[in-house]
Amino acid sequence: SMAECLTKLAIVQGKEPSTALAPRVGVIMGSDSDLPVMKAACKVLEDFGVPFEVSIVSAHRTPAKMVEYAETAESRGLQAIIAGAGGAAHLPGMVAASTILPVIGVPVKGSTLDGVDSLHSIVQMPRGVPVATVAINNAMNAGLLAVRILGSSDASLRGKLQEFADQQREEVYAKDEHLRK
Ligand code: RP5
Repeated sequence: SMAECLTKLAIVQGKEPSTALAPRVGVIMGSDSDLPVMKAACKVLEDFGVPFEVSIVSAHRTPAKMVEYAETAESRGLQAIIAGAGGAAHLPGMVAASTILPVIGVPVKGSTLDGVDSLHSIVQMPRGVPVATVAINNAMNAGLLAVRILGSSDASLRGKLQEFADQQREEVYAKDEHLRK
């Protein structure tokens, strides 16, 4: 279940889940079948200490809840929304239509069309209603993009983003060293 998954995530990282604090990012997905992909976004937010909330909200199965979620997101204090969906992936676009908050879409591969259907459904938004679309199944990048959006007005997050980039670079340098030994 979602709760178990989040608890496990917290145990792995040896902390209380930051869902206890006022969430700054909303992570939503069309189905619990999206969770194995979407938990990578949650892990990034945990790692950067960004409080977030997770919900299952479906454009097709729970349309009223989707509109309510999007319409109340800003007043509830959310600063960005990460929305994952597969197949006829209308959730990110419809949420973007119902809020002025930045929406990051994650095309989930889970269908017979290998995720290209999800990608096209999410990326092909009409002028005026943007969704920042990451690669198929790349929920980690959705988390990082949300941290970058919050970081534009949060120097502490920018510091952590720089640390992350430095560490990532050093890891690749080390692998390269290792290769030529
Ligand atoms: C979408 O349909 C969901 O986001 C999911 O990726 C896909 C399949 O959902 P389930 O039928 O597995 O619940 O709405």
